[in-house]
Amino acid sequence: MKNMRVSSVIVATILMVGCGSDGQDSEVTTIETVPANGEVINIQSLDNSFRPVDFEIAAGTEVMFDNRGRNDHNILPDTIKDDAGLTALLASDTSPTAWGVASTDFVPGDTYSHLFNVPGTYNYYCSIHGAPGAGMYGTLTVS
Ligand SMILES: [Cu+2]
Repeated sequence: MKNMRVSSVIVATILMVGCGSDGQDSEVTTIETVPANGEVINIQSLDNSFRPVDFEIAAGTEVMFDNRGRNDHNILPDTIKDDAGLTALLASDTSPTAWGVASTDFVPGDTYSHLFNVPGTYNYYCSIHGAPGAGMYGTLTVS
């Protein structure tokens, strides 16, 4: 008898919590992604340029960067200043639009690939041999 009573108190508490919801969900930012399309394109990182510099791809394409040079390079979105900035970005932002590789992970012979599944323009550069839009830089147009 005593146990029954405890149970009904718990049920009542759960119902009250349920009714307490005002039905307003907190806003969640969602990024629309496209499924992988199975295509892989290659961009070479040479000393000291990306080839090709400009590439237009369909959303869902995987881009493989290949360090064919004799030097370390990095691949940074234009908004990022250096390897440390990229490391901080990738640690805090797990969305598919956060991308790039630090020079420690892109030494000669290394590859880095990323699935570009959100349409947009992705400007990038190597901070060791370039600056945004100058020297060792490139643009990916994803549509
Ligand atoms: Cu470089």
